[in-house]
Amino acid sequence: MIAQPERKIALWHLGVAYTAFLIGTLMGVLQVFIRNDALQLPAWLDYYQILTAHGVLLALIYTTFFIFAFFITGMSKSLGSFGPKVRLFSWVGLWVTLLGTIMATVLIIAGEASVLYTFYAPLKANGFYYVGLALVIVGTWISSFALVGHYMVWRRNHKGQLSPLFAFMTVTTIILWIIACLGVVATVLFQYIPWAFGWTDTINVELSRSLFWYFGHPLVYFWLLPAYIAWYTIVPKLLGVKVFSDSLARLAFVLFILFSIPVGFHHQLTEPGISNFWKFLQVVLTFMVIVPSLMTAFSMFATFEISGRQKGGTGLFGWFKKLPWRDVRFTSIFIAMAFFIPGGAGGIINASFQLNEVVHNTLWIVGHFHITVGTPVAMTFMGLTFWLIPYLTGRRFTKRMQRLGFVQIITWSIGMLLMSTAQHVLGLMGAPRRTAYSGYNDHPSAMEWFDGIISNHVTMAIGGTILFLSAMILMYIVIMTMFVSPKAETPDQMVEFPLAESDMSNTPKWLENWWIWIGIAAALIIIAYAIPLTHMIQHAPPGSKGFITW
Ligand code: HEM
Ligand SMILES: [Cu+2]
Repeated sequence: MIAQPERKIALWHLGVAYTAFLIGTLMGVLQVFIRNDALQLPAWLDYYQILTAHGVLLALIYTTFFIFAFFITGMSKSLGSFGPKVRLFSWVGLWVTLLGTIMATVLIIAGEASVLYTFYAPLKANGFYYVGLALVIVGTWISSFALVGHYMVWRRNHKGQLSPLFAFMTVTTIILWIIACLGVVATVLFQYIPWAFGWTDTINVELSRSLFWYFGHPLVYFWLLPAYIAWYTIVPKLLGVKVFSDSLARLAFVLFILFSIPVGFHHQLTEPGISNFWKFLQVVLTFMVIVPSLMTAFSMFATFEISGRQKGGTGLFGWFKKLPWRDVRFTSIFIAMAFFIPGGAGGIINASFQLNEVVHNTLWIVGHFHITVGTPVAMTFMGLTFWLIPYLTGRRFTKRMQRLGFVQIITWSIGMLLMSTAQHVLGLMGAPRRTAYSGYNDHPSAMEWFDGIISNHVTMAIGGTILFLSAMILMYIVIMTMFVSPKAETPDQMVEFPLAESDMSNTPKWLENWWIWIGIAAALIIIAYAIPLTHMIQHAPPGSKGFITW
């Protein structure tokens, strides 16, 4: 059991994460019904207000707070208790991030910031909204430095040793996050804030979007890597085996630092002002990420097979039946992984220079990120929640909760399957994303979209409703395990932190020489971005004044 102060810090993070989840999913179900013309908002509430809240609270806030809860617990578990400074900075990080979150949320609710979670210029929000976002980032940096400080103390006390796999992966994720944030910090501080407060009249839109996506793509890896940490370090323990290969796991992680940053242009393939050469280069770099992704898939299946065979599974697929399906901590993550197979394949389609033309800004994209961040990442976090909260509170995870956990993950899967398939299909037919209901004056082509069995209004409504019910079941489990469930008294009632053993005897030491990876990452970033960004600045267009469309 980790020390009480760290438990408290982690629980606070989880409390904020699930508050954001509650509001965010409520917005989600409203969106489904508004898009279907089954619900009309009162005059003081606008579709874009809700959509902004949904994107920000789920994709940015739920994920970030959950990730830090997981990191803080795991770092304390694998490297030992935090010192007083690390604790202090973890608290400061939490409060700064929370302050930024509250500022941003209040402004969204006040109708001052309906700019969606990508806050594209020239849409202009209240200046304090951007200040709020900046505080969120600064807060995460403070928390990150606290964890890195803890890691550095450990390294100093264990000269010449490789750090435990969990710590290594946490530090990798933090390095990725800090490098990624440089882009969004630059655009928020030097472009949006002066413009939103009226100190400058215009904004260089293309530059702001490019700096945003310099951050926006690695952002998705900031969500995904913590899920991968669970896949690599928790899942083997649930299966009763060791990590399949320690060095493979570490190599895959550092490759993510290299290939997830210099690729943001794949979100801007339809935009003018960037020449095809740079778009193409970044598309090629994007595809490199398939390498560590397949390494991860390979490790996972190897882990499953080894465990299944140890338990007596025979034949080509006999091991499959021997997996611990009755353990909701495992089954949740297995389903999360299964969703990532079509999710990842869809990502390859999105990033392809030509195919992107077909899917860009359609509902396909919405379908895509609900089966990447919305399920593989979110459901892995759900699977972690089932043991993380009871572990931190010292309460039991009762049989009843375990059963409810199954209901929750199965309903989430069904709801997501319905909703995201409908969105993929509608998108291919041409339905745009980010719109409230629009029948295009009942134009026959638009009406046809909704004729299919999968793509009709009813399927979407059922999918969205099931998802929301599932989210509420999760909230119930969260509240019970946080405040109500009986305290664990005997050892077999105690919930453990299931951290797998990893054999480091063959792992090369240079894998933990961070300067190599930071150096290569910097070189790739310069190659991919220096010239096109310089062009955008040197040949800047007149710039745009701000627009408030709501
Ligand atoms: C109750 C569950 C959920 C429902 C019913 C739901 C529904 C929706 C719908 C209908 C949209 C599309 C709106 C549009 O383009 O007009 C949307 C967008 C989005 N959703 Fe969800 N969603 C759910 C859960 C999640 C989760 C768990 C995440 C991430 C962790 C997420 C992230 C997003 C993001 C980032 C957008 C895009 C926002 C934008 O375009 O600015 N959603 N959601
Ligand atoms: Cu991307």
